[in-house]
Amino acid sequence: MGDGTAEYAHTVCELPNALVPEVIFVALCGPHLRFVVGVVSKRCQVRSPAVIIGPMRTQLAVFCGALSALALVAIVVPNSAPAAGGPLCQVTDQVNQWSTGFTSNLTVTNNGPALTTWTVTWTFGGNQQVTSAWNAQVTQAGSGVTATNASFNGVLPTGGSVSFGFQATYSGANGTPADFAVNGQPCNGTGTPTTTPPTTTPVGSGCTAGSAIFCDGFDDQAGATPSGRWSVATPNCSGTGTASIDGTVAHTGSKSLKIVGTDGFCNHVFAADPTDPPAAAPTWFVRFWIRHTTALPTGHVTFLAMNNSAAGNTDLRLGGQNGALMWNRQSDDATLPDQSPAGVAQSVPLPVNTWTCVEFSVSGATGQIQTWVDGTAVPGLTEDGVPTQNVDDQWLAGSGASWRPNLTDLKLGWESYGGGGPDNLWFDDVALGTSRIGC
Ligand SMILES: [Ca+2]
Repeated sequence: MGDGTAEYAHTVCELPNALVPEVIFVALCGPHLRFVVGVVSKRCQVRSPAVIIGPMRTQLAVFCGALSALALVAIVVPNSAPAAGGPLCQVTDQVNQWSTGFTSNLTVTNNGPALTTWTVTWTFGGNQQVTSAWNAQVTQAGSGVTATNASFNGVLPTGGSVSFGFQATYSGANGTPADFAVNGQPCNGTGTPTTTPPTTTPVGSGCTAGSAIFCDGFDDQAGATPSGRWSVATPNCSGTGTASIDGTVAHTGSKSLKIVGTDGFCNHVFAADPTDPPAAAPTWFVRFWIRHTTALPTGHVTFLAMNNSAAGNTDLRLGGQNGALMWNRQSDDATLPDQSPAGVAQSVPLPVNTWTCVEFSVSGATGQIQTWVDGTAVPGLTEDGVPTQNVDDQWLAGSGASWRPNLTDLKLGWESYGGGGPDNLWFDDVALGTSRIGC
């Protein structure tokens, strides 16, 4: 562009003074193949046509129109200073709160240079305390909170968005933080809660770790093989069952534990946590969400097992038989409830193709068991120390009266004892505690 004057009529917008360039384009303009230098900003507005900059000139303009005749080469400007007149990031905050806690799903949009890692910070205005998080590592010091990307979502291009979330407790007011920042650059445009806060704990909440030893939503799992506290276990023999992290089905967040279970004992498979359960002794409270595809069969199946070191390292099993949920004690094959029709009728099926919240407690001090499905106690899955016909009379008979388990692991998976059948199962938001955790 020899004389450096405008010669082509493209749709161009001037760079508003307040904006900082994000991407510089060096373009070859056809048909005369002349250089054009431009700057693109997400926030520019078309103001005037036909501003063309000569080669190598330092004046900047923003191309917003169709540049079909141009061959573009993008040069990302590193670490632009924060714009004086516009945010480099926007954070929206979708809050679901109840009387003592809330979940917050944050969506961060990057209006600045492309990022390969990100850190979002904010300050709570009250006594909010983060208890768990998904799709980010979240730490809190006083009222200040820092969320850093997970291993799989650090890349955030210009114009891109990423979402993560957390659960927290609070009392009093629960205002939306006003000082969201990304990598130290302040954001604005912070949204307000888009859902009406319910007055009771919502069905469908994720990890409630207030009193939990752990609450695991599997969202920080980087690979397909369960890792961290979980490892794939096939005690004694192995076959066709598989345990993997699934990114297509989740109760909350984006991932869950998937079990492909088939019939036959040696096809069993579990994701096992062998380290945390002793911390809950003597009374274990477990809460998990489960989803599966095949109704509980007539035959005996297990989807959760815990090693009992007080009974020769045999398993205490939760699963089903005769179409309903059932506890089974491997050491003597006792069942809870009795598998009489009247006993089975006091248990409940496990719904298919929907997430179901299952909670239970097992006491090593008294041997008693309580079980809740979607928050409702199930009489047939209750051992209260007093023999009840069709329910826990068999369980408490003989040496069963002095049964005092010591549970040393937690295994989620599938074990079918020949004739039980196959099933596909997902587990999510698994919590272990010393008191009831809730759904
Ligand atoms: Ca999850």
